[in-house]
Order: sequence, then C-alpha cells, then structure tokens
Amino acid sequence: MTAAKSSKARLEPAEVKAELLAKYPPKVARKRSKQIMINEALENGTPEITANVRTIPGIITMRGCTYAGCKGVIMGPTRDIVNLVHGPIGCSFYAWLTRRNQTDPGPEGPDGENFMTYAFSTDMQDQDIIFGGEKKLAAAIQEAYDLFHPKSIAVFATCPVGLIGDDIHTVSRNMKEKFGDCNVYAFSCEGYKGVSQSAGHHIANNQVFRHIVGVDDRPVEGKYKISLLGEYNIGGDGFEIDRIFKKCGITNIATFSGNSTYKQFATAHQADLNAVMCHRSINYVADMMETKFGIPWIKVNFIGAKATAKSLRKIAAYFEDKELIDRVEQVIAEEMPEVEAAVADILPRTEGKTAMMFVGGSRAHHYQELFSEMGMKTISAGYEFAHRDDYEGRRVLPSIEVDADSRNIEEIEVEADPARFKPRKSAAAMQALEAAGTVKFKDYEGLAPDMAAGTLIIDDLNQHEAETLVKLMKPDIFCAGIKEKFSIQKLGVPMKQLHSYDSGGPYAGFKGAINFYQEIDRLVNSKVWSYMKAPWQENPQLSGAYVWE
Ligand code: CFM
Repeated sequence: MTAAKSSKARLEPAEVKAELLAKYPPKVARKRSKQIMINEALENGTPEITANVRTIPGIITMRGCTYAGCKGVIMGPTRDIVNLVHGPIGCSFYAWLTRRNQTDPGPEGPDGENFMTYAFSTDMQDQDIIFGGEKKLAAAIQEAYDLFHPKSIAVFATCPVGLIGDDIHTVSRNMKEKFGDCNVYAFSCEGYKGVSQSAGHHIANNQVFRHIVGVDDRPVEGKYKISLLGEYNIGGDGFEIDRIFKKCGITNIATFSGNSTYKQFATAHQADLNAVMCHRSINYVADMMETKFGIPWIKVNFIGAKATAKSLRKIAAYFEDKELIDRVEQVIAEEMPEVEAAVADILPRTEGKTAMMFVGGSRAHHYQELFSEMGMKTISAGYEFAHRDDYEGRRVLPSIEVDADSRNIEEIEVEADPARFKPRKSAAAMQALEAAGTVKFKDYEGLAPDMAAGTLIIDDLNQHEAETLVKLMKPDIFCAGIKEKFSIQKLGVPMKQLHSYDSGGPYAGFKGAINFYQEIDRLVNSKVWSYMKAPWQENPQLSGAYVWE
C-alpha cells in the first residue's frame, strides 16, 4: 500500500479486502476471503458469508470459548444460583464479574440472595487431574449447600474435566437427590466443545430448559405477560427496559438472563409472548418453549430509541388490546421529546462520522441503530461468533451446512407438554397479524440487509485485520472488546467497548439512547488519541518483512 492510497475516500471495498488478505499464506487467504463480504443487495437477499467455523490456528481471534458462553454469558447474570466451576482456578477467576452485568437485590433487599460477587470453584490440582475430580466436586457442592442453602447450584465443566471424563451430571443428580430442596444440574461446557462461545450458549439453553423452565407452576399475575430473552443487563440495560415495560403495563416474568432469578426461569412458561432480543444466544430456549408450551416468539431490539418504540409497538400489536396499544403510544410520546432534544444537540458534531463495530453475535447489528440516529455511518461490521442467519436472515437456516463442530452440540428433542401446552393464539390469528404487517413471528432479517451497499462485513475479525482495517479506512470510532481496545487506541482512533461498555450505561431504551449519544459525541470529538505516537513509530527496533514460502 502506498501512502497516497491510505485516504479512505479513494479505497474501494475490494481494495480493502485485498489488503486484509495480502499478508496471509494462500490457503489462509482463501479461507478468510469467504468470511469477508462486500455487502450488496441481491434480488433474493445478500451475498453468502461463511460463519461459525473454526478459527485458523495461529490467528489471534477476538473470540472466547464455549465455557465463557455458557457460564459467563447465559448463567452468569442470575443472582441466586450458585455457579460452581469445576476446574482450575483461573477459569473461575477470569470469568468473575468482568462483563458488568448488573443485578438488583430484589424484594429481599440488599441482604437477599446474590451469589454473583462470589467466585465458586473446585480449584482442581494435578492430583485431581490424575485421580479424578468427582469426589472433590461432590464435596464442593456440599460445602456451597451448607454455607448458603441456595435454591439451586449449577456446575460448569472446564476443559480438563472433559479430558479426564469426570461425570459431573451424575454427581449433580446425586447431590440434588440427597438435598431434596436444591436443584443441582451440570453443564458440559468445556471450553473446547465448539468453535466459539456460541456453542456454550446452546449448551446453557438446553440445560436451563431441561432443568429449570417450567418447574414452578405457582401463578404469576399480570395482564400482558411476556418474557424478555437475550438481554443481559450490561451497564443496567435491563433496568431501563424494565422501567419502560412497567410504564407500559407490561409484566416481564423473566429476563434471560439479565437481572434474573431462579424463580423467573422456573415460571417463564406462563408468559404469553417471548420477546427475543439477542437471538444468537437464546433462540434455542425460545424455540423449545414454543414447542413445549405454545408461546410464540418475536424478535425485538431495545438498542436505539426508534428501535425501542418499534419493539414496544410490536409487543402491543401482538396482544391486540386497545388499552395496551394506547398506553404504549402514550409512553413513546412521553419519552421521545427528551431523546429528540438530545439528538438535536449532538447531531451537528456527529453527523457524517463513521463507525466500525465487531462484537459478539448481535450487538454489531443492534448498535448500528444508535449510530444512525446520530447521523453516523457504519462502514464495516461483523460478529465474532454468529451464524450465517445472524448475517443473512432466518430464511437461510435450511441451507446452513451442519459440520462436525456443530453436530457435537446436543439438540434436544422437545414435544408439546401434555398438560401445559396451550397455543396463545390460533394459527389464523397469527397469520392475520403477519398479514397486517405489524408482527412477524420467528423471524429476523440479519445484519447484512441493514448495512449499506459497499460496506465490509467481516466474520471472526482478528488482530491483524482489525489494525489493517483501521489504518486503511480510519473510522471515527471503533467498537469491540477489551482485547482490541488498546491496540486500536494506539492507532489514534477512539475505542468504545460494546461488551462491558468500559464504564457507564445503560444504553438500551430511551434514556440509554441519550447516554449513548453523549458518550459517542464525547469520544468522536476528542482528539486525544490522535496525539498518540508509539515509540517504535519514531524509533523502530526491527526492520524487514515476512516472506511466505
Ligand atoms: Fe448476545 Fe450479549 Fe451479544 Fe452474546 Fe457476548 Fe455480551 Fe456480546 Mo460480549 S449474549 S451475542 S456472548 S448480545 S458477552 S451481552 S457483548 S459478545 S454481542
């Protein structure tokens, strides 16, 4: 690349793609090429992207592991389940409260059950690896039970547990029977089980569905009962969404799993609608609940003020109740003026600026709503571990190849519950709602159709490509996670973590949108990172180039 070419105005997307691949050996370049897509609107959708495949060894991926997806993401935010990690202490320590998922002490007050601040681990040692760790696990479950008398204990397997073959499920079942008043179950979520944390989501979904959802039939009161699936209360997002639901008169029985409790999951089968926010992490539970209990699901998004209004309207339209429809309109009318005033304030400083976001399996899509409200364009985005349908829409599901890595993850066979299956709406009523265009069931369009033609969509971005991309396209802001943060800032570009939010939040809902506008305005208009000059830029210690083959 020559210096003259580094101006973002002159680089075509195909040239950027070629630059990203230029340093790879040919075989690696061929593989990566299929995960880098130049977006365009085709007659029947968008181009096909390769996703949810193994990262090529040697590449520094942004991804996490299966254990992270199960223990950290899905089960981490529930406050009154003891999460006991069977494995070496590091797996527990590094999964401990780094995601900024918040919780509310709940009706029991600040002394109520909240185990999130503890790191429970069996602290496996060499001798456990050699002689087996089942006895140690049983003792740890017993110790947690004696100390806290929790309603539930969840056991998580880390890599060595799978390698030595400890039977964590039998140990858990035996302890559950022994206690009688504590639900104990285990997750075979060894880090290596899948190609990313996505496999961990699936494993967690299966066990939550099998062991918790529907175990409590005590009735939950409420006129419009929903559950919110795939919202994890990072930076208090769930608090803001719950505030809005409450104002609308909507009862949120359970959030999976931000700010949640065991009882919420146990009673979630009583909802009349499942609203799915992060589809990637929780779609399995939504599908299984529909089959077993007859609860339909719709896709929602509470990231972005307009998206929030749209999602509320969808929920109201589903219930087909004038009182709720009017109430939702009233809430939107009350909330929007403050949002509009905030947009008017920041727009002159943010309009026309560019953003890139590479996050997980849904936020790289959802956050584009907030940026477009600020007049900012997303020039490149992608997921770490999403599947093709998250890019291209649910309609591609039948054409996704199931490879050995995916086949490795259990698919539960679910049937309608003989006593409790109750279709919430007739097939005709659901069709009528879809025909009216207000509600679409079990559907989502994916990230690609929402992005402009000529933008770059990149799956499983890595360290090398992130740096190259930023150097070539010079976005005004780059959004990703802690592993990317400092290398991007060293390139002189502001960086915002969209996993933990660094600090601050909420960014969901109406009040969250205002917080986000102000934070991004501050970041894209601060010049501080452009003053950065790394010492090696002036005084290089090494010179030369890599030569392949
Ligand atoms: Fe769903 Fe998430 Fe995400 Fe995710 Fe995650 Fe997360 Fe994420 Mo980090 S559940 S897929 S596994 S929205 S922890 S709250 S921010 S990568 S985009």
